[in-house]
Amino acid sequence: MSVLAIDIGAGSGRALLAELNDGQLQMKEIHRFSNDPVRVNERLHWDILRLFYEIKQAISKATQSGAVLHGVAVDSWAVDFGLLGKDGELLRNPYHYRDHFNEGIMEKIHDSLISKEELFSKTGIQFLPFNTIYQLAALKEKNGDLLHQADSLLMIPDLIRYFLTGVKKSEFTNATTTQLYNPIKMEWDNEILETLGISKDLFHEVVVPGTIIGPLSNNLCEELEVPAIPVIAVGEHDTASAVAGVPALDESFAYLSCGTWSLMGTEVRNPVMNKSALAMNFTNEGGVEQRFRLLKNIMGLWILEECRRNWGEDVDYASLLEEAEEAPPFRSFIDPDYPPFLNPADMPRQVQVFCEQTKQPVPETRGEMVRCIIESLAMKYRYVLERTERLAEKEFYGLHMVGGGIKNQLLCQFTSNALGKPVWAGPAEASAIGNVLVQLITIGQIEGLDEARKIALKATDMEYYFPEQKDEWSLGYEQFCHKAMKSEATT
Ligand code: LRH
Repeated sequence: MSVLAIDIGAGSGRALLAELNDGQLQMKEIHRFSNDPVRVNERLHWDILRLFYEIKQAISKATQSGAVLHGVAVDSWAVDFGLLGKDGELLRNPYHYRDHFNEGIMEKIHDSLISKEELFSKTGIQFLPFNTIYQLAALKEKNGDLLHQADSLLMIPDLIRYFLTGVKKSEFTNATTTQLYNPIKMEWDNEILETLGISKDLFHEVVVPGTIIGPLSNNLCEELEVPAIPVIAVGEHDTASAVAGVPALDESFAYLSCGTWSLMGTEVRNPVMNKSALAMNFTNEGGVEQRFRLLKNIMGLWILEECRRNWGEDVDYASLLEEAEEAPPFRSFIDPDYPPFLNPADMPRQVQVFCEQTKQPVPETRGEMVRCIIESLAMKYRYVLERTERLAEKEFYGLHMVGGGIKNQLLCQFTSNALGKPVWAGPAEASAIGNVLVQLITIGQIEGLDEARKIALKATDMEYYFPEQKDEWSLGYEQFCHKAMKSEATT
């Protein structure tokens, strides 16, 4: 019984064909495609139809390979959405959350409509300026007509699932990231929607990961010459799938999903919505089996990826990391979560500006810059892990790192050094694997999430890192806190 998992990430998407044989997970990547957001004049859009084309390719390829598919599911990043008109057609290409459309709206909403305390008490979600709630508020302010015409709001994987089946449903893990969903009542929060003046009729029934939504539409079956494959809602927020794919045996563990973003936290049975969580800007995003992901977003490898883009794509990662290793340690630190790092025009310059403003030596060479970024990320991981432990009232023995970022061995080693704890790195394709596992649970091949994680462990070539130079890194951490985390804007 095979399933097809499609995971759409910041730079690319991939389709894994998987099955379970005698308790062993067998997986094969059958399709990979680029994901290129398109700027038209000022606005940055999802190229959603192109992605749908690639998803159709993946389904065709899987079927042509002879696999009998018992499920297909899509996951992707959170917060972004499409709007459909009354005729069921997409009203326009969805915006990408890194677009500057939402700038300033978060502050406005909290100054005039709803306090941060109230919103957090209803949703348990961290304040990120691009959350769906602020994207919608910006749309209402700048293009109210569009919102007026809209009949449905679907998060990106909901939208793709709708293209596949014709059925409109919202999936739980992604719904929580909108900051419009109440995890206590387990429903859309109509009071928030009323306060914002957004129609509750836009929103659909929320289904939990592991729900079979329906077969591929007849049109699609005919077009692709494939059978009526069941389409499954998994943890469609990619981070929810990544956390489902963490090969942990302990009931409670710390994880870092490491890619363009770094998402660090732990799994909890109930959302932690107290004052400390609010003050530290932690979030409680929905997880698989209705667990919650108590975590914090850290800007992640985006800063490095953007520097590399600025230096020219021909600059390969391996040489950048070698240059970083040769650069002097602990010279200057940034807070990766300083808001201007979200999408500056010139990332290397932005890093320099941070160092200038905080009166630190300014990184000039590429090696110095990369060293500064990677050390600062590792230090921020320690900062956030300490806070996760406080909130979860638990000390973690080590850290599970998953996602494409684990290919950066220098980052993994620096993380272990900064934490003074072991790091278990793997798998790199955690989101796709989490997607596969939830499908296999849904079709009755695996009992539940705990068993799924044991299966993930067997399928992972884990790499182990142990802390080195503990004293130097502890002193370095003090410097980091003193120099980079002092700014008012840092969280
Ligand atoms: C990671 C991620 C993260 C969100 C961000 C928008 O891909 O889904 O969990 O906060 O993208």
